[in-house]
Amino acid sequence: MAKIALITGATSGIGEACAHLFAQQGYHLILLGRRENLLIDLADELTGQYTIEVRKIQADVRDKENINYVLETLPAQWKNVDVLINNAGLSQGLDPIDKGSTDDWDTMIDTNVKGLLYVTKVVSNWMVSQQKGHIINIGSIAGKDVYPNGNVYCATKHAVDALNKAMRIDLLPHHIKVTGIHPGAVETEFSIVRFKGDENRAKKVYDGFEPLIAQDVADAIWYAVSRPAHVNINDMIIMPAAQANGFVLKRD
Ligand code: NDP
Ligand code: 8X3
Repeated sequence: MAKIALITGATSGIGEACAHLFAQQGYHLILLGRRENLLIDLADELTGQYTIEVRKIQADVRDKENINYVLETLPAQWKNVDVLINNAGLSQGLDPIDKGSTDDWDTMIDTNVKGLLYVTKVVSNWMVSQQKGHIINIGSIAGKDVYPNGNVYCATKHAVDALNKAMRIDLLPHHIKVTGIHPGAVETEFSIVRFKGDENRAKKVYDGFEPLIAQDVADAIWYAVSRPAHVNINDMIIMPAAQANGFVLKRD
């Protein structure tokens, strides 16, 4: 059987770009996300274009019991996951700490940190049984720097950075590679989600400079995954050329 990649947050942006790239490379795919119609469209497109098999998992990474159920009830051959891309994530709001919404904070912590852990718990067990695998954790420049009003989102991505390092230690004896990918500004649905559907506000985030596109990040992930067996890429920070760090941008 061909190699298998499990991608969380495959319905949009970076996850969707990874689905295309890994399909092109002949991987069978397990695609996870909440929007079922997008999962169906993507799976149909990929199986129409490439000789691969695709499993769709319509699920919310925050739902611990259900994540456990939908993953553990996969047919045995689909549990031989070679690559897990922990990509599902989001930001909600951009407010100073005293004005932030506690509901938004819960959503970000539950998705970006706890959701990533729930998926990792199940899949890392499979990888330990196989004594092989590669986990890609999508962090952010927000996990390396903090920027004004980024507070809780930045905290969740710092947590991802810590977990990335911790996973690498814990899984080292089992020949499992762990890579952190930390992009700067990527134009996806990210800002539309952050600003709760306000497309005008979201567009302004990318005004006056050329942001990364999802494909740029997928390419970096593929670089890490396609290294020889003896090489691990621990960490990659990928920025638009016009962005120096989490809060310094050169706009025209
Ligand atoms: P998008 O909003 O385009 O994609 C986010 C994906 O995550 C969607 O497929 C969404 O699917 C999925 N998702 C969100 N919440 C859940 C959930 N509870 N359960 C399952 N899936 C979920 O944004 P990006 O592609 O930009 O974001 C991907 C990752 O990259 C995130 O972790 C983000 O923090 C990170 N990142 C983004 C940057 C950027 O500037 N865009 C920069 C650095 C990091 P659905 O809604 O169907 O569930
Ligand atoms: C998303 C990029 O700069 O908005 O992680 O934090 S940023």
